[in-house]
Amino acid sequence: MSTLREQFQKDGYVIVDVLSESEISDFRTIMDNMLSESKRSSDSETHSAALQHLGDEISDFGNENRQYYFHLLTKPGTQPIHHAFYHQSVLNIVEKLIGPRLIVNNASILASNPGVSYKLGWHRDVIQIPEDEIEDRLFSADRFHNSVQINLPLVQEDSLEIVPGSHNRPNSEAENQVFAGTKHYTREDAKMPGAMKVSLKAGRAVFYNNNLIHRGYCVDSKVPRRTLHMGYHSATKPPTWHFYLLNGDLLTPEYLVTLSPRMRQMMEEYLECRRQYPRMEDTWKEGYGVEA
Ligand SMILES: O=C(O)CCC(=O)C(=O)O
Repeated sequence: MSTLREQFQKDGYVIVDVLSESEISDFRTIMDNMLSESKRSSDSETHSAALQHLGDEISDFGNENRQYYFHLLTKPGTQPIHHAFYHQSVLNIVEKLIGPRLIVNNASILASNPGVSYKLGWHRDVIQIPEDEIEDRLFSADRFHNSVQINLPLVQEDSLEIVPGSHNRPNSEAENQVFAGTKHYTREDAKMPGAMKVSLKAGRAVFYNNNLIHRGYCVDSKVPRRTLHMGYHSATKPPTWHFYLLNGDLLTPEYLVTLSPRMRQMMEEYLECRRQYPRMEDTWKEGYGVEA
């Protein structure tokens, strides 16, 4: 029987039940209170989701016929749900996967109303890296990828698709054909060999290495999407480019005093790490993080 960490290293993901029924219900109530559920768009446009990670305003939710991506740690008014990002069961699992002294670097909600279609091209999470600097050595079993990304739905979902095991190796010839010359996103609706749908019931989370080839894809969803989406790294090792997704400039002293003591401490640890590693563009260079 392999350990969770061995499974994570081999397949690039593990699926674990983390929330009780009452926690699912409590988080769902908090999230629904933050989002104005009654707003339904008459918009019939198709919207690209490729730059969704740049984030949306909560007050815009439902204006357009699309999925929304909210960054929570840098937005006033989101404090009622911040405890989701230091949920002990989640942190315990992430520690088993990558080690102690966790730093949160993404704490978001993926949300859409029923009827919405959401289509992202296949990708590894390397959008911050210029295409000509994305080298195969980044996707190798010898390189420790100091990042875990998590989808934790509060409503059953089938939106994430992955290619198991692809985090630890470069693209195969067949995958390269689907990427058709790009190292960022494939075209939407592209068929990827070896792909698997990650079906999650509410409260069950997928913990994944976001170097995996993956996409978000859901056509005419029958249910709302209400998913906590988060990322961590271990401060025992240098961070990856994912660490810079959180906009540290918004963590002003005036904002930090509005946070709970625990969240403020987590944000101070984030800022300390940012002082230690100020340059995202170093993180994919050859030799980065190798002890002298
Ligand atoms: O919607 C999803 O679950 C996928 C999100 C995703 O692809 C990403 O965050 O890079």
